[in-house]
Amino acid sequence: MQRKTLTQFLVEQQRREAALPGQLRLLIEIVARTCKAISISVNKGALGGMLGDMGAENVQGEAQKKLDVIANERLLEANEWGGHLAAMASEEMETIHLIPNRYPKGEYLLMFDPIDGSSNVDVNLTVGTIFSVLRAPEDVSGRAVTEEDFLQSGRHQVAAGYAIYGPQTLLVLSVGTGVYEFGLDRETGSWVMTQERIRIPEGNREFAINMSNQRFWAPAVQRYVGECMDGKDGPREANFNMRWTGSMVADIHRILKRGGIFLYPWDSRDPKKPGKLRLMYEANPMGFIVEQAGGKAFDGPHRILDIAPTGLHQRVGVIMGDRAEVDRVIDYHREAVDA
Ligand code: AHM
Ligand code: MG
Repeated sequence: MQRKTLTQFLVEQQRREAALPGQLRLLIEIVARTCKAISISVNKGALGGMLGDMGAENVQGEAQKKLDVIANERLLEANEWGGHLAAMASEEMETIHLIPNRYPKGEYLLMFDPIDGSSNVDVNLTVGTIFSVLRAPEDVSGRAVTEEDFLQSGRHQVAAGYAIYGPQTLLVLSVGTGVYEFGLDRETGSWVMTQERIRIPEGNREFAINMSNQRFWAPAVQRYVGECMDGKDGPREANFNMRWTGSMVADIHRILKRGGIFLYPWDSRDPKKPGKLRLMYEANPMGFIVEQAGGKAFDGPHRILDIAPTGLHQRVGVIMGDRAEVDRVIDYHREAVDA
């Protein structure tokens, strides 16, 4: 394949397919550039003083890692001045971040999980950055942006993507015209396209779930995973493989490339938390990517991108990947309700 940079791709999208607005193109370029800087910090590890905890908790009550804070700051600073954003929100901040008055404001709302899978950082395993872009409501130019402006369902996303900091640093992106992957060429400093129009390979017998939560799952998920575990002798008449990296970005990336299904389903551990993963920073952007790659993303009975959000930090059950496998889990949920 001829080497095509992210900038070339975005210019093409701007001119042709998606008629990508200039502000959105700038936004994506800035997020992508910031992910390069985050990648460098992730790579430095202990040598750059990047490992360990901050000694504080985020709004979710989770211990913040130094890299969570560094990556969050980088994304905020980089996106403040360009005139493309109305406001930002992050998994690491309690409330929304307004654009300072000294800068012009733009049309878009940016949400991110600065370091996804951050418990992997200290043990040198894969982490990522997830982002989601919505259009701000039209009347926002004449007033202050509020949290409610962000509470749009995921089908309204105009772009979403993630950077994955693994053996290679990659950027996976969709502006609603399929899913594209770019590799970071460290010699030239450019994002170079490595795969276009990614489709999730169908029929891979591989599931990703944290088995240690099994006793808390709903009957439909118990049934689905139980049948996978029964292998060739069970109703699926096939042996399944299991993978769990502790980083959603890494697990979903594997599914985009190799197929299979990812589940962090609703569980009964804590009635206040209907799941672990966050709708706005994780489930919606990853659901957008998975659907754009031909897969499906449900919370159990409902399509994730149709959920009307009620809070910035809302959590949901997540079941996404190979559409036939997700359909099966949806059917099991419906059958469990009918029974
Ligand atoms: P984080 O954004 O605080 O890192 O949490 C999200 C991560 C996901 O990347 C991953 O799928 C999940 O948490 C792993 O959770 P667990 O440790 O319960 O298996
Ligand atoms: Mg996360």
